[in-house]
Amino acid sequence: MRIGITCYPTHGGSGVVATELGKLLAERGHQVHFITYDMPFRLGGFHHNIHYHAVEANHYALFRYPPYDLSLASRMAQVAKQHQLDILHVHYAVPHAICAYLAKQMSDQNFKVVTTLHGTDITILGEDPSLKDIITFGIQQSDAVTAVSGALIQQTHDLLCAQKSIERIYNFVDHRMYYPRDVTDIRSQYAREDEHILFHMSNFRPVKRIGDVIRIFERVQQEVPARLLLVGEGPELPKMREEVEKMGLSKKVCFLGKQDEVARLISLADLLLLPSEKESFGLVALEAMACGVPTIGSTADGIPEVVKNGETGWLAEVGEVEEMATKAITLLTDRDQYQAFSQNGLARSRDTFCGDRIVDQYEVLYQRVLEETQ
Ligand code: GMT
Repeated sequence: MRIGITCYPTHGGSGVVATELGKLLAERGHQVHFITYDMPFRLGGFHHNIHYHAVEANHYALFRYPPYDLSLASRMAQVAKQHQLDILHVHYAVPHAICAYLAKQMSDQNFKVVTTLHGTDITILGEDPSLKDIITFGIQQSDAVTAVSGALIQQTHDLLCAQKSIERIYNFVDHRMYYPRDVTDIRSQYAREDEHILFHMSNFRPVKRIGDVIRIFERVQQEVPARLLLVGEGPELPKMREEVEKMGLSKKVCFLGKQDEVARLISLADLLLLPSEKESFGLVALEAMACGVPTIGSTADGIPEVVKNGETGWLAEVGEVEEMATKAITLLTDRDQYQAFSQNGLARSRDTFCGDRIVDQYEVLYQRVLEETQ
């Protein structure tokens, strides 16, 4: 198949999933065309069967806001025509599903639009009165819609369009990249031998509740020697740095900023902390599982579909910092429970979320939409 993919090329999980999907599709012999405003950060280097088409937004002085959406739609239509796309698969509804619809209207190439919903495109932007109707329209006009968890399907039906059929296709990891790595050579840079490493990675937005991450850590390190590593950047970062300083934890907390190579860093961790308020999937929890690292997190949205409570981690209601800290301490001090959770996570990541299995599901979906209209 000739497949176009549009996503945010930045460090977010939706961009990661879209890029890794494109790479696996290309390995299977499909021609994959990325149509994005920047090279997706996981795409670096040459990949057989992958093509990149940059979207340039016009910055003409009259525009207060460059019309990126129009440039994207126009580029999608050009690529569809030049490369005779069969499928245009857009990740994150805003504005991609609407741009894909426009591109289809402009084009005489009869490609099918597949939209994958990732989370805040529904749970935050879908509640914005200035966007709600157009997001609904984009979803309704797509030839097929998928969501990364059952929870997100329910939220989309509740908030936007009760009728549209939405298929659940979970996110995945490539186990060639995510596995328990030997990190003894770098571990001493981050912690003493007797210290446990707690880990958090996100885009530092309020929904991630990084204040809870720090409070959980504060409680844990009172009971067991520990360090906290935080990866990522975002609006909450300056406030969180201040908080760590105020709590007198600066020597035990390390802000690592944005990182491209996270598979090794995750392997450093003993526990992942994910106490989010909204989290349609929680890709980092899956990446951690694949590296044998259990999660302590909240029961928000799709997290319980990824982390099996009491099997691959412990979950508590959003904001229950004390409970999360207690569970973290138990897990860190009960060697047998820790080993069992770590092994369960490895098995679950391979059985339920392995790349090959998920890419099969996308291929079947593409095939189905192509056949439906012929
Ligand atoms: O909306 C965001 O916070 C970013 C977004 C993204 O583009 O990565 O994250 C969402 O999509 C990820 C990939 O499917 C999921 O793992 C995240 O759980 C989801 N974020 C939220 O629902 C908050």
